[in-house]
Amino acid sequence: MNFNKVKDKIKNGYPKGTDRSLSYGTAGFRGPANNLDWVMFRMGLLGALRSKHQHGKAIGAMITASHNPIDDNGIKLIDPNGEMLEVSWESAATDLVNAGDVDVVNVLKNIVAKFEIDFSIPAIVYLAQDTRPSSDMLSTAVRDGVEAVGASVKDFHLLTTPQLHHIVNAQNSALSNSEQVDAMSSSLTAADASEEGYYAKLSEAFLGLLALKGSSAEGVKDEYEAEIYVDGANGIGAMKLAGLRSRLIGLDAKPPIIRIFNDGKDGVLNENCGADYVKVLQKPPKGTPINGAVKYAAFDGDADRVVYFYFDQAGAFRLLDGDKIATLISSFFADLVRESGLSLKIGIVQTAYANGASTRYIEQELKVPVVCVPTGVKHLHHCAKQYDIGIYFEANGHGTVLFSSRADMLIQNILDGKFFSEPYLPLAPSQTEESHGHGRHRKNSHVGFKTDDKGDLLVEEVVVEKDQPECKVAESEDNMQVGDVPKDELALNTEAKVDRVEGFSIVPKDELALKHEAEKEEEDEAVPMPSVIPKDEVALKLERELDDAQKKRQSSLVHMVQSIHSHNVEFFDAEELTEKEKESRTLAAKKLQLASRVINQTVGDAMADLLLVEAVLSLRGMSIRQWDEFYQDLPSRQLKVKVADRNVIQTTDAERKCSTPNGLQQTIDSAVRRYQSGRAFVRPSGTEDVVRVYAEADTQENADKLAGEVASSVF
Ligand code: 16G
Ligand code: ZN
Repeated sequence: MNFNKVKDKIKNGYPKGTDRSLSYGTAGFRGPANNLDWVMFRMGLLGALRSKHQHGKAIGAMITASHNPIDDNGIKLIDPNGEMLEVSWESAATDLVNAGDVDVVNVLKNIVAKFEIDFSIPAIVYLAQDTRPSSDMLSTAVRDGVEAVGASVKDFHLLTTPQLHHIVNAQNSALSNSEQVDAMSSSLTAADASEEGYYAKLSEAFLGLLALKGSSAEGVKDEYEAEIYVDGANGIGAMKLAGLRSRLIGLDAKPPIIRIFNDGKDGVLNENCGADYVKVLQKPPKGTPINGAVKYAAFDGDADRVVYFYFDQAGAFRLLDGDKIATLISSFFADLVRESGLSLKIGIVQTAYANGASTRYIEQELKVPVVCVPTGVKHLHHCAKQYDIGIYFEANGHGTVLFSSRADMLIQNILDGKFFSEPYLPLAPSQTEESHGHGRHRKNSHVGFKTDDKGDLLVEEVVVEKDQPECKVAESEDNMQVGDVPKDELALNTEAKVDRVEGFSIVPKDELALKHEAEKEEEDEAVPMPSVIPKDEVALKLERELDDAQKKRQSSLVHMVQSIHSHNVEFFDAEELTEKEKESRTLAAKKLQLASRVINQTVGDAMADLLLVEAVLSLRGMSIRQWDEFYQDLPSRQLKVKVADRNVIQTTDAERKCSTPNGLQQTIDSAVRRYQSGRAFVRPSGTEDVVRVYAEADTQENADKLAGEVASSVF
């Protein structure tokens, strides 16, 4: 481990540029681009160490500041599976960036020791950047960092953030396919690990979905508008969407006509345009070609967010944000799951910013459970993994859908002609006192056994997981405890099923046990104190028999669960289906599988989300107006407040309440009480030096007033 080159580079190229302390926040490091080269250099060092720690797998480093102004920039690292950098490494990033120049090498050594890194492992960092003028120079700084510790760089130059996430995931899963590290990526090959591979995957799946559009039923008008104008925020999204568009040539499918504006040719990145602008200011971006008959979408500066909008008959602007996208997608998946006959557990994850009307709609109309977590993709993503189909969207338009390996497998079963209409394993955690953890986890879980205090054998899923942030479940009518997941249909059904299978599960006490118990009771009654009776022959024999019976049951149960777990599910495949039923289940399964391939399961992706939304609207013959009618948003207002130290505000309850400073929450509560349908919260931003305020109420005027009152109470 020789860090001389690191020392030299710091001294002669990348001296520390600030005394302020920085932290690796929701979106990595961000700030004015003219003082970031040294941060980039250090993140290059860290990316290389992370790759060594991950046995030489590729780590991504994306240079972007998303929707921030053009003079800002930033960096975030991407883990081998294409997801955000693991939380335990965020503090290593923060330590490394805050170290004085002379301490950098010590911090590196500490990281090597703490994470037990074998420094001799060759490492590689996949690098990409958005279209900011500073990105080239900052990319060189990252490269210098990576190379200073002898690791190598593969530079993809211009990519959207989600494209790099996809490529990193595809590369690593192609390499380790034999290990089957993650079923979500097991079908990916080396060819997928490229920009071309990204387009091929998306366009194939999308066109495949469109080709399944049936002719509309008689009398039902196809209201789908095939033309869409997309605001590219004058950034990378505009450029790459044009690349994707050129591949959308369908034989059996009629792809939408995508027209791109704010394409960067004569506008400034994110200036009066882009998804964030449209969402926060609730108005159309600059340069929108106003046309009452078409629909619109807006990407953000690195194309990981998308929102939709249109103009109604009166010419008024109507926004369909991440919440509306979540409801469209959820209703689509809920229908398909029903049609497929599969018992897949669907869940929606939102943040405090979700419009109250959307939460109500999802819970009450779609009857899908909603969970609220703190802002930031890592929280949403993590929580969505609890479900077979986990859908998460932030109101700002960042979101995606995650399919569990179980969902992939069951869908594939149908396509292979195996129609398992019944559930067969309660993967959802039950609400019993014995259940552990918060749910199924994609990788680190297994089925385990334990006995309860009556000696009955219980099956439980053991979740082996570190650093799991709390993933709270909203309370529902069933008096659920926050933090608990209710027994779903699947769990209940399976329980019932298992009960019916003789001799298994939470087994009713058998004859022998009852006899023994009765005898014991009799004995107990017959012989008063003292009760320490020497065990006689009969008792011993009975005990042995009982033991054997218990063991036999246990081993059958173990066997049953193991065979279920290894997907040998013939066990429950008793149902007879008509050809017609099989056909409709197959169609639903096909749609599910294609949709799971359109979507970018590593991170929110404006292009992939746009294609999925278009596919859903097209398959349903639905116009943007019809979609908008799902529910009426409660009027809302967002404000930001500059304060001396934003971190004096600390929040709890998924950011919906603040715990410090003292008294602030009471002030907010009393303001909220004065407004019909009022709701408000404050939280420190993770990306800017401000406090954010959100308020909603029955009218826009009231939402504005409430936001103003809350903002003034923050000072
Ligand atoms: C970042 C996050 C986004 C979050 C936003 C909050 C990612 C990819 N993006 O853009 O999820 O909503 O930060 O910003 O993690 P704030 O903390 O400044 O409000
Ligand atoms: Zn972004």
